[in-house]
Amino acid sequence: MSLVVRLATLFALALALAAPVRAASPQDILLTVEGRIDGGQKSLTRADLEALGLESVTTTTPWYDGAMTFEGVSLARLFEALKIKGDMVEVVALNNYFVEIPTADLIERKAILAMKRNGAYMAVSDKGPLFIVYPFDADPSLRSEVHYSRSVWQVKSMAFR
Ligand SMILES: Nc1nc2c(c(=O)[nH]1)N[C@H]1C(S)=C(S)[C@@H](COP(=O)(O)O)O[C@H]1N2
Ligand SMILES: [Mo]
Repeated sequence: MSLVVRLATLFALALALAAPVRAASPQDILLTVEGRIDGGQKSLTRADLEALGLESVTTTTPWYDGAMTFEGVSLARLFEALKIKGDMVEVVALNNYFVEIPTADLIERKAILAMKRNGAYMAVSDKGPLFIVYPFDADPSLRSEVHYSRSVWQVKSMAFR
């Protein structure tokens, strides 16, 4: 390595170390999780969720005309990352709608916590920022009141029991 390259590398490293790590501010937090998880309580930002990897589900739903592509974190992946211990999760929305869902249902039926619809982040006015979406077109048994009631939009928190 030439001296110039070495100096440039050192300089870049020094800059990286000096850069303040911006703490997540309350408005960056999309989801809070609590209860029977590793660490008891956590607040997750969009970046935290995206770091888990995104999956997409293309399906028709009762809420939109035609098939839509939803993109987000698989609930299975999220539960794995949180090391959940409970069998049930209580999901609460911004409007305080809540429902208890067996975690196995979200995992086995391959539901995602969608952030995007057709490539764009969903606004609160469009069921965002987080929307539980099941692949309804994959199995007629998903197209039932039970799974519609578990399709929480504007999700703000989850409590594992
Ligand atoms: N945030 C939020 N999500 C929700 C609800 C709600 O009131 N708020 N209702 C649930 C229920 S009980 C069902 S059956 C469907 C209802 O969708 P609809 O209101 O379009 O019929 O959304 C589910 N998701
Ligand atoms: Mo419902």
